[in-house]
Amino acid sequence: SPECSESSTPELEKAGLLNKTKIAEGGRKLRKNWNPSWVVLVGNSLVFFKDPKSQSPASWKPGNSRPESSVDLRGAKLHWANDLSSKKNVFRLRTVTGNEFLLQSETDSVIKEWYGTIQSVIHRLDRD
Ligand code: I3S
Repeated sequence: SPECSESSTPELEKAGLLNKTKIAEGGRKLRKNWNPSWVVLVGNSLVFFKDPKSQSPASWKPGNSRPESSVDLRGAKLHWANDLSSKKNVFRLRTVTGNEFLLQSETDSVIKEWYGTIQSVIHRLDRD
């Protein structure tokens, strides 16, 4: 039931490494700064962690991996955005609060899966 799913632990949908840059904060344009990011889709949120490869072994201990930031997908918009970058396989995610991110992978299948999974979560939340 909806009551049940709301009170249970959020479901881990997907996790993996993508290239990420934030391009707007509250509707205000930001300068691009691409970095690898460990991206986790859990419940209604997309959560960003530092690239695990750039972390010390200590940072792997449970509880030590503090997210860099997280995005509420309710009301968010997702669009392919190859016009916004010279890189291939880029999509743009815009939140209701006007934060915008570009996410990218060199691997076509990887970025397509992320696009589809995030879009399905956004659509599910639209129906709630
Ligand atoms: O859309 P832009 O401004 O051409 O994006 C590029 C620049 O942000 C560049 O940084 P600087 O102008 O600060 O040197 C980045 O290094 C590039 O990666 C950005 O372009 P791409 O096409 O990679 O998204």
